[in-house]
Amino acid sequence: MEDFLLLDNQLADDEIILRDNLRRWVDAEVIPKMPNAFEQAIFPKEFIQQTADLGLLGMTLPQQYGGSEASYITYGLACQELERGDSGLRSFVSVQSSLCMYPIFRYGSEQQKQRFLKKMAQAKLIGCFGLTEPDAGSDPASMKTTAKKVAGGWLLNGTKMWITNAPIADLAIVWAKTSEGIRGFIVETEFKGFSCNEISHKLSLRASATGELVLQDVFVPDENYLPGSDRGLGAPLSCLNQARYGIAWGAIGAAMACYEKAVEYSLERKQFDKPIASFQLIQKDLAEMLTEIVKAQCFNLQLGKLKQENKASAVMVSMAKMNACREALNIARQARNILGANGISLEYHIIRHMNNLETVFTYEGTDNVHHLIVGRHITGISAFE
Ligand code: TGC
Ligand code: FAD
Repeated sequence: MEDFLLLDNQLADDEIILRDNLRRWVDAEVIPKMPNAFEQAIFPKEFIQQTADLGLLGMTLPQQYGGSEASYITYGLACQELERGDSGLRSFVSVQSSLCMYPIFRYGSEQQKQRFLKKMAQAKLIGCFGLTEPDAGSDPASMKTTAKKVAGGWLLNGTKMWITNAPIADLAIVWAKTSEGIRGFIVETEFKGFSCNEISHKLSLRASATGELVLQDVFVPDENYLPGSDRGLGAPLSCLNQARYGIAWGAIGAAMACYEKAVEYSLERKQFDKPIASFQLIQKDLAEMLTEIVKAQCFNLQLGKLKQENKASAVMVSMAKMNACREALNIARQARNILGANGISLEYHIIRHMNNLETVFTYEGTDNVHHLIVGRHITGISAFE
C-alpha cells in the first residue's frame, strides 16, 4: 500500500529488500491459500519449511545459533508482511522465534543452544510455549503446573491451555512452579506422560494449530531445565515482550490488508449510480483507517529503533501491542462494513482477518491487561494487587 508518510526513508536497504521479497511471497503463496485453510481449519504444513528457507525463524539471533542477526525493525517488517497474509502464519513464526528460540537463547545452557537452536531455525524442530492454563490466563502467577526435583531431573504435572503450535510441536517450553518459584523447562513431546489434545471449533485463528498440553508425571532431565530462568515470572514475561513487539507490527499488517481491500472495493462498487468511494461517510472511514495505520507504523518504527538499542521498556511494548490490536480490529470492522454483504465472505479476506484479530486482541496479554500495565506506569499504582 501507499507509503503515505514516506517511512521507507527511515529503513535500511536490506530491510526494504527483505520486506518486499516477503510481500511478494505472501501475495503469491500465502493469500491464495488462506480462505480454504481458514475454512478447513488447517495450518498449511508447507509454510513450516518455507518460513525456515526464507530465514524467518529466529532471525534476530546470532548466526552461530542459526539466526541472521537481523535488526528488530526487519523482524517487525517480517511480522507485518506475514500477518498481511494471515495472523496464524505470523503466530507460527512468533511462537517459534520469540517464545521458543528466544528463551533457549536467553535462559538456556550452551549445550541446549547447540542442541536445539540451529535445528529450530531450519524447522527441523518445532516448538510451542506453555504458560496459560485452564484457570490461569491473565494471571500466570496463579499457575498450578508444578515441577518437583527428583534424582537427575524434575517431575512435571499440570495442564497448559490454548497453546499455539502444540499439535505440531517437537518440544514445549513449559513454565512450572518449583519450590523456589516459576522456572522454565524444555519438554520434548516424546517424553513419557506428555500428551496434546488439539483444540477444535475455533472461529478465530482457524489456520493455526492450537492445543492443550497435559503433563502427568513427566520426567524432564536436568539437561532440559533452563538454568537462567531462575528469575521467576520475569523469565516468561521477558519472552512475551519479544512476541508482543512482533504482534504490534503484525496486527497492522492485517489492518493494511483490510484497508487496501476496502479502498479497492469502494472504488469499484457502485450504488446510487456512483462509486461508494465518492460518498463522504465512506471517505471519512477510509481517512480514519489510513491515519491509524500510519500512526501505528510510526510507533512501531520508533519502538524498533529503541529495541535495537536495548532501550525499549516493557510498558512501551504493551502500549504498542494494545494500540495496534485495538486499531487493527477497528479497521477490520470498518472495512467489513464498507464491503457490505461481501465483507462476510472468505473470498474478500476481511472477515478472516477480523475474526483472527479477536484472538490477537486477547492473547499475549488482553487489551485490559495492557491498559493496566500502562496505567501502572502512569500512576505508580498496580491494579493487579
Ligand atoms: P509483576 O509483579 O508485575 O511481575 C513479576 C515479575 O516479572 C517482572 N515483569 C517483567 N519482566 C519482563 N518483562 C515484562 N513484560 C514484565 N512484566 C513484569 C517484574 O519486574 C517482576 O519481577 P521481580 O524480579 O520484581 O519479581 O507480576 P504480576 O503477577 O502482578 O502480573 C503482571 C501482569 C498481569 C502484567 C502479567 O502477569 C501479565 O502480563 N499477564 C498477561 C499474561 C499473558 O500475556 N499471557 C500470554 C501467554 S503466551 C501467549 O499468549 C502466546 S500467543 C502466541 C501466538 O500465537 O502468537
Ligand atoms: P482471562 O484472564 O480469564 O480474562 C477474561 C477477561 O477478564 C478478559 O477480558 C480480561 O481482560 C479480563 N481481566 C482479567 N483480569 C483482569 C483485571 N485484573 N482487570 C481487568 N480485566 C481483567 N497462551 C500460551 O501460554 N501460549 C500460547 O501459545 C497461546 N496461544 C493462544 C492461541 C489462541 C488462539 C488463544 C485464543 C489464546 C492463546 N493463549 C496462549 C492464551 C492467551 O494468552 C490467553 O487467552 C490470555 O492471556 C487471556 O487469558 P484468558 O483467556 O484465561 O482470559
